[in-house]
Parts: sequence; structure tokens; C-alpha cells
Amino acid sequence: MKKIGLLNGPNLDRLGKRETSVYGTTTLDEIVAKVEARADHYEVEVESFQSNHEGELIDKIASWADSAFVGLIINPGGFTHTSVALRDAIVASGLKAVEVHISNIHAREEFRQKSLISGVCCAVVAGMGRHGYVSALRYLSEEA
Ligand code: CA2
Repeated sequence: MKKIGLLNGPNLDRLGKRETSVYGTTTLDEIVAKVEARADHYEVEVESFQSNHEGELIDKIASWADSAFVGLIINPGGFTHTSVALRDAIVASGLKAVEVHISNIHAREEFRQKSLISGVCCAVVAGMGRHGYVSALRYLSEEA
């Protein structure tokens, strides 16, 4: 069975608790549960990991690459706009990656409109809320 990693970066563990007007009321646990349920339907295996620490996210990408994962769904959170290291980790992993943002980063502050991650992903979903994760899963389950 294809293995796909679901990676969420800093502060996404706070989803549904604060800033609900921007990020909605769905918690990260609910998003992960939804993705896992769809994974059964698409007959792929999903492993989820969230961290507020850049190095832990990088280590997880490398460990998934070493464990024969084929795809990566990544919401890098604030690291989207700052992390060359995370970008390099995605390239080094060889994983087919889809970048997901809950909000439409292109309709927000100027500093959010630039992603260091998009250029090393095969697709980007922004502004679809929790649905973006499920769309990314569907794509990777067929294409990765
Ligand atoms: O729209 C997205 O998914 C973001 O990746 C979310 C990041 C933000 O830095 C990116 O520019 C866009 C921030 C996630 C923080 O989420 C919170 C949720 C609840 C309370 C506080 C933060």
C-alpha cells in the first residue's frame, strides 16, 4: 500500500481554538481523522505528524523518505515564508509533495504571499480550509 505523510508545522496544533475567523473551527485532530478516513477509501496509508520545531519537521521528512513513503502533504505553517532548510529537505527526500494552506495566503499580508516551499512541490492548495488536505490526499493517492 502507498504510504503518504501528512505534515503540519508550527501552531497548527492550535487550529479551532484561536483565530477561527481566519482558520475555521475544525481542529487539527479532526482534520487528521478526516484524512485518515479518506485514506482507507483510497487504499493508501497515511501517517501524520505535527511539530512546532523546524528540525523535527525536517527529520520526519527524511525518515519518511527512508521508509519508502511516496508522497507528502505539507502545511509548513509560518515556515512557509522563511525556511530554506525545509525546502531543501523536501527536495532531498524525493517525495512528491503537495503544499496545503487553510487560508488563501495570496489574499493576505504581503509577507504571506511568498512561499519558499511552493517551488519544490508539484501542487499547491490554498484557501480551501480543511478540504485542501483531502484534495491533496486524493491527488497523491492517484499520482504519487
Ligand atoms: O493558511 C495556512 O494554512 C497557514 O499555513 C497557516 C499558518 C500561517 O503562518 C501561514 O501563513 C498560512 C499559521 C498557522 C497558525 O494557526 C493558528 C491557528 C489557531 C491559532 C493560532 C494560530
